[in-house]
Amino acid sequence: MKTHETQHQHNHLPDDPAPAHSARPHSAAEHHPAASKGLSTIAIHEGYEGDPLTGSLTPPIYQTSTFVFPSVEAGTKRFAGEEAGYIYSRLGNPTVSVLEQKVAALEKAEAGLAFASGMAAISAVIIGLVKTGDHILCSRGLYGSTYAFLTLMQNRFGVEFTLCDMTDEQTVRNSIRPNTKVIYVETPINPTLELVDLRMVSEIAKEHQILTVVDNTFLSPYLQRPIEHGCDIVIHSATKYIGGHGDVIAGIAVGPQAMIDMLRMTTLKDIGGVLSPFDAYLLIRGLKTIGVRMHQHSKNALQIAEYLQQHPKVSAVYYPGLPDYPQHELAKRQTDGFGGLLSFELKGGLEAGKRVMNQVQLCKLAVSLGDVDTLIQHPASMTHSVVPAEERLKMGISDGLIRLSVGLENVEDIVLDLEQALQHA
Ligand code: LCS
Repeated sequence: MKTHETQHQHNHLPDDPAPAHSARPHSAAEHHPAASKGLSTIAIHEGYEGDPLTGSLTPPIYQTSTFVFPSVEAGTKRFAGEEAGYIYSRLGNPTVSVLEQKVAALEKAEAGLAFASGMAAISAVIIGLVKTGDHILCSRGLYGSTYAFLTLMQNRFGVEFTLCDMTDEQTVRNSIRPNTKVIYVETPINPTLELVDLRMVSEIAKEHQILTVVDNTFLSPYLQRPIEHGCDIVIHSATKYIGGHGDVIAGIAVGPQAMIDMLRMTTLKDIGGVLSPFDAYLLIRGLKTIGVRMHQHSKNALQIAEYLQQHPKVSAVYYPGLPDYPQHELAKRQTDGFGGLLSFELKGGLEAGKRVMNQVQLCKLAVSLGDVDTLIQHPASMTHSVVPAEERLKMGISDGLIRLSVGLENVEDIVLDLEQALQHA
């Protein structure tokens, strides 16, 4: 275990929101030992160098709430930030640290912070960065609960947010207000698959001293690394491709050491949405295969997108990997692959869609995404039902839109299942 790397996580007074070492230079990620390794190697090895006591190949699950101090003096020093060592699992835990180091290294970030869910990560990051009177500029399309959380922040705490068509640079520039503190982006956007040019947005943000926060859930760090495009903080619902197997709810945020330290000692510590060591272990295990999984998700999804595109009952397919997708060139430039998510519409609209979703057998009618199992769902009545209908249409979520998270089954079997279900469209 890299105890020296975990030391910074808890060497501050619990009530000190700005750790003293927070001035560490942002360029440290470039000198990260993992920087020169391949992403699969990082996913498998980063953050854990073996256990010298037992030789355990995989990181132990440190299922403990607290850590015993060798003396009063040592405990006092840990609280004061003068000595390395864990204190209490809400502030840091060795198994959770392994996960945080892996995802940070994959994203080319300096540091990572794990949470009990994607929404715990999103809410903690946003609360940590803004105050009453600030404005958040968002991509025109947000996961339903993110939209609901921002609405709550606006109505209850006076933090404004607006959605913006980020496919157009001038619209982004015009949408910035004097009180804009954060640009918050999903790309590809859930569930429309619209892309945002991260380089363009982060450059505008820098001109205005605004932080860019990106929800990178849809592609995973294996296929897209927003920090390489100038963004500041990256968030994942680790429930999805990071875990990959549909058996855990988790979130993670990565970014500059100083910001991650601040978030750890404020909105993680004091709101308390921490990840359990066992769930961290499941994510560490899932991450080891992220490379092969993302390759196969992308390969299967492209085949399904091509199949749907030629189907007589399908009116539109949204998948950035299709050569005629309007933002295909941006997808090729910004990502290392197109991922496993696609959306489509049927000529028969919502009613036809309901019949298809009720007929699938191999594909499972369920929300969530990024699992080895293929999942199908209806955004307007499920994941995005909390977004008001008018706003949903502005996001491009028609009532007939169906989202498919293409899994890792044999692609011929997924096609066969869709084929029989589409007969009912
Ligand atoms: N960000 C995105 C892009 C998501 O798709 C989700 C969950 C979250 C954040 C929240 O993560 P959680 O707290 O669930 O770990 N998306 C879901 C979806 O599309 N279907 O079910 C959940």
